[in-house]
Amino acid sequence: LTLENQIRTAIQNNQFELHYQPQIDLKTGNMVGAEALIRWNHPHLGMISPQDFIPLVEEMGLAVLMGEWVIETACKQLKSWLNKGVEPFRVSVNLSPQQFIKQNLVDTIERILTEVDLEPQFLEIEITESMTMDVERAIITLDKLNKLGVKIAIDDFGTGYSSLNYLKNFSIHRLKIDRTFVKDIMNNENDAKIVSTIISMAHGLKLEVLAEGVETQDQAAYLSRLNCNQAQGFYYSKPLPSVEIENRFLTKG
Ligand code: G
Ligand code: G
Ligand code: NA
Ligand code: MN
Repeated sequence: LTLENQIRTAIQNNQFELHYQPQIDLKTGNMVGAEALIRWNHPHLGMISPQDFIPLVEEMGLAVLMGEWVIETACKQLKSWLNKGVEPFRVSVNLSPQQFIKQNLVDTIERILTEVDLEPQFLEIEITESMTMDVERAIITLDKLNKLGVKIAIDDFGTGYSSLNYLKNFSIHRLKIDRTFVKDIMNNENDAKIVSTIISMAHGLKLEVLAEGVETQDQAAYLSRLNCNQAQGFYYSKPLPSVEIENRFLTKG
């Protein structure tokens, strides 16, 4: 079997699965979101990390196919959780560049939301700064997504090559501060300054901020003092299979 066929087979045979990493509100401690992260449960090779197969998926032009599976699966999972009467939270999915530039992205998302019967504000799309290089086009797509009612987050914020110019033109809701800035906030003054400045700037622009890669209670407390809205990282939980999310994080509302 060629790798391309293996990936097609994997989609058909449910070899892909989504793990979910909780996103915690720093003021209340509640889980307010969960980022869906894909895993490939390969019949012979075991669990394969997305870093090892997403580049191949993109090269083979299968990112749109896989991406649709991700959005649909994440929406269905959230819908089933919400149906159990848990405290509502949103689900975030990562988009590939190929998905973001595809003409019918917004229609696809709208169709999935309708099929699953999920309200749009429960879905968040994560894009990276590098996907917004074609500014004109990104503005149009993000405006459409915004009108549809889904939330939009800029992932790995601070690591891209984009200018800050787009922040005033783009319909976005949240900046996710990349974990490389968060890692040393307790002992590196420059990192602490960068993080506090991103938070102030985001709030000035009426955006929410989420800190990625939070690994210690000190970091969480410090970010909370800076009025960072949410945090995500190993301090709270690594990405978990849906059953474990249910057991550890979901309480009846
Ligand atoms: O744990 P982690 O190994 O889950 O993720 C590694 C990288 O793979 C991250 O950069 C993450 O954004 C990316 N990734 C994880 N799941 C998906 C997905 O469903 N789609 C896309 N495009 N990227 C993903
Ligand atoms: O690019 P993206 O932000 O989507 O990447 C998510 C990746 O970050 C996943 O591989 C996930 O396993 C990893 N990750 C999540 N939380 C932490 C953390 O607290 N520390 C570190 N080092 N990695 C994390
Ligand atoms: Na992400
Ligand atoms: Mn990230």
